[in-house]
Amino acid sequence: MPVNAVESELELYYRMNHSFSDGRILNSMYTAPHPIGVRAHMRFIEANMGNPGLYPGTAEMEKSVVSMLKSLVSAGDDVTGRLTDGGTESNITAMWIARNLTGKKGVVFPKSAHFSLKKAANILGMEGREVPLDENYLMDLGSLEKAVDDSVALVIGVAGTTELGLVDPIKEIAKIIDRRTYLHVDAAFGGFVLPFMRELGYSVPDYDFSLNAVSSMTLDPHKMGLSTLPCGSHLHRMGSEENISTEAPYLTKTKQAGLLGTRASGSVASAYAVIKHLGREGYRNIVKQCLENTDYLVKRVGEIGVRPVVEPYMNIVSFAFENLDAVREEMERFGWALSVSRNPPGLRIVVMPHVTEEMIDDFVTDLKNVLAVLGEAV
Ligand code: 0PR
Repeated sequence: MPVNAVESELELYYRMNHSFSDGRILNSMYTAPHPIGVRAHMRFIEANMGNPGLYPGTAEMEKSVVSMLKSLVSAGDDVTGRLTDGGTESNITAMWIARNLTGKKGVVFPKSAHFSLKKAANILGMEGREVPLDENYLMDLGSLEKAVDDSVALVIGVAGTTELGLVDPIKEIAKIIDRRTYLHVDAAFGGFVLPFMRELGYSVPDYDFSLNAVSSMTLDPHKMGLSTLPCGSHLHRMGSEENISTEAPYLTKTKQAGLLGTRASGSVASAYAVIKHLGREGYRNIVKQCLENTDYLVKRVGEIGVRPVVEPYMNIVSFAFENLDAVREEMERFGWALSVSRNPPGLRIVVMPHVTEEMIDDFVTDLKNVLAVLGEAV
């Protein structure tokens, strides 16, 4: 087919997609990547960090990004890490290292944890133990105590839960574990929010490597870091990665650590460019805007009598409705991209940097109409 015919087809497919510029995406933990990151990604698109010897420039950028990420989570010289293709790969890697180091199969995580942990347990032949939540939707400490025994390799807490954006009591979890197991913190989303909330004066509980018991963290530049996809990271102090390394005799390096072979690398340059450009001040301003918009959303939705299922802590909020599925369905007919939280049930909105006050106003107008049509009590 000639180029223009193929490109016309592409255009048709493109229009089938949602895009951040539609002003309708309210359910994504990803956002329009920063333009400097998009340019960096395109410039470095050929690199393959599965074979880093060919791409020493990208490999150096990766090291530099890792050290910038470390500075976000109070990591010292004992912490090492790598960029990954996202939170799923990082969580798998944490569990993989812990399983191989300890020879144990148990892994304990809260009911609020992302489904990637169950996936990882399945792949690794580990036994996932789900801990119930307390009345504040955080990992219940009494139940944790009962779940941890000699067969457990790793306990996982979440700093920025997928459904509600809440932070598990990592310090208290550490106290209960009392060094009997490794401790991983999934800050895939919160990792680029919490440090800046702290700088903005919010009270943020300890959740990172400042706690000696924290052995490993997931923190994703492709979520609130505004990098292009795919870009996650896994940082840890569980020793060398020898136990997750495989001989790779015909590559430029003779061993390859980690899960993937060929891996996306344009996004390494993207993360580098965006982090360098925005710096702490840039991210702080973005987080401030997202938190202000979250407050605005809660206030506007409150005006029509709808309340969050729990007071939002960061820029994720879930609203309670009697007839949740019908509300979501009707709103989707207006073009809104929404998701639901299941625990507790609610209409879940992630107030990412592309979500503006104007979008929120449009959303509230449509919501009001939908509720009137459904006769939902407000
Ligand atoms: N850990 C947490 C706390 C997460 O929220 C997520 C993803 C992951 C790990 C896994 O990360 P990756 O998806 O990078 O592997 N949470 C989002 C979710 O499941 C992912 C997402 C993003 C989904 C954008 C939809 C979407 O449009 O909701």
